[in-house]
Amino acid sequence: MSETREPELTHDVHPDDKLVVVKESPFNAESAAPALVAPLTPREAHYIRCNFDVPRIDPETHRIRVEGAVAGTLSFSAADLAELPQRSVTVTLECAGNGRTDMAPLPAGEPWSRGAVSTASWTGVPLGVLLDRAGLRDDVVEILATGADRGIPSGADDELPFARALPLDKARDPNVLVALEMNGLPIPVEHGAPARLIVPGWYGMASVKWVSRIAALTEPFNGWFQSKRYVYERGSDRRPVDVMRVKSLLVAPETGGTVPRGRVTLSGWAWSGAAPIIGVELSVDGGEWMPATLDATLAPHAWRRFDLEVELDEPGRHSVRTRGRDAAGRTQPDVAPWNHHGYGNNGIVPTLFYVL
Ligand SMILES: Nc1nc2c(c(=O)[nH]1)N[C@H]1C(S)=C(S)[C@@H](COP(=O)(O)O)O[C@H]1N2
Ligand SMILES: [Mo]
Repeated sequence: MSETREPELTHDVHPDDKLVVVKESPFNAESAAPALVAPLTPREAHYIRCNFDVPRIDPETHRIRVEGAVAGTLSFSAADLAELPQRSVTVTLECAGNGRTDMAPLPAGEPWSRGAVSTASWTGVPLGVLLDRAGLRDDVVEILATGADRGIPSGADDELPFARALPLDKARDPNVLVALEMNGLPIPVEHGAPARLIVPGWYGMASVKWVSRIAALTEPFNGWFQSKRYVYERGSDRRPVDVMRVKSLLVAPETGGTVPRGRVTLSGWAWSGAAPIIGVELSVDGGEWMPATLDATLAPHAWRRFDLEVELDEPGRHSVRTRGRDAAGRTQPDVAPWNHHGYGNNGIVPTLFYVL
């Protein structure tokens, strides 16, 4: 891989109303509340989660290798991938650490508030197409994706790349993509240009950015981001983080915002990695749960819009709680189980705003 070209980092010019910076280096930012009102998050407002600095990749010479327990090793440029059959999937991606700052006691890790979730349309080649071309051996159990970024994670001794494995059946899901485009345009560098994995329904860590190697494994992968991070760890209990838990987010009125008294429409999004959202309920100022109206589903792996009109005549601070429910019968708990790294917080949280 050549390392000649400087990445064109665009985060310097992200206006404040699109991204809220959580860490400058490596760059981590959540979507600003106003950017989450739209069904598709604009490319420049989609949250960004980087464990290491953005790698320097020349998109012309970058290769994506498919190797390991395969009949024949393959190597593709991004241009080669663009020649293969393309598919577009609209996906809500949430960082497993989203909502960590609502957990008590506060776990270690990036202090994400509630905006490490966004929705985009991704276009690329189904991963299964590449696996079929390479020809998987019968004893393959997982598919490992490795990014071109590397570094020494806090707590580790040695430099290592970002790498995550998927069970074979998930890797073969036709909606799992090696994506080249985001919202119809080339993927921005921070989001994994020229090619990244998109794993609908799973927390973001599975969607490996800047993918450079796809390897068929005959033994489960045990690397840093599979066994030391992105695991629900509590005492001696350790379970890998995978499917997104059912969750909801009020986006209007905005947290801390103001609205005139009278009729107020409470709106937001609900999503779940396991199954479609079939219900959202809201509770205003600790009152009884009321069912919201749901919009038509955007896409199977995208968030679903909810609205509820209420009468708010009392000036002052008001609090709204939202609770989603999916077709698998899952709903949000009052408090999500605490875990050492603060992942998967889908507990019911109040959103506060002011009536004038
Ligand atoms: N190569 C690489 N891929 C990665 C990461 C990373 O640090 N390096 N972070 C993961 C995590 S934790 C998340 S939540 C998503 C975020 O994708 P985004 O920055 O495009 O929103 O990328 C995932 N893919
Ligand atoms: Mo993440």
